[in-house]
Amino acid sequence: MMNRVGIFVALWLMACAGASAQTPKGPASAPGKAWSAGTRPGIALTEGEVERVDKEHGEVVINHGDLPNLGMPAMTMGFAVTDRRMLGKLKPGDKVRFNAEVKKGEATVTYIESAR
Ligand SMILES: [Cu+2]
Repeated sequence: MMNRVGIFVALWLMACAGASAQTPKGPASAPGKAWSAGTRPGIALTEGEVERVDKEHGEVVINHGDLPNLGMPAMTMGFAVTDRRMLGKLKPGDKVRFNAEVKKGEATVTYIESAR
């Protein structure tokens, strides 16, 4: 039973990897163009909208959808970031897709990309 589930997950991850390989990679910060920052995880990304960017404290507030890997329902909350340079790309109202993990006890954005 466990083996069957394991194989299913492996196939699903391969499908995801194939889909992401087709994502065009444009210049990182060209205005109006897609961009991404951080390390893309091997799991589905979560949709969100940026509410606030706090460069001084290295925090971004995101109105986010379900984050299954954190066991979190949709809500608006602040996240730390793995790299503060991510914040330079973000502004309130931006639609994004991202991944978050708990690092040093804090919900932290490890990957984020524009959803336009
Ligand atoms: Cu949350």
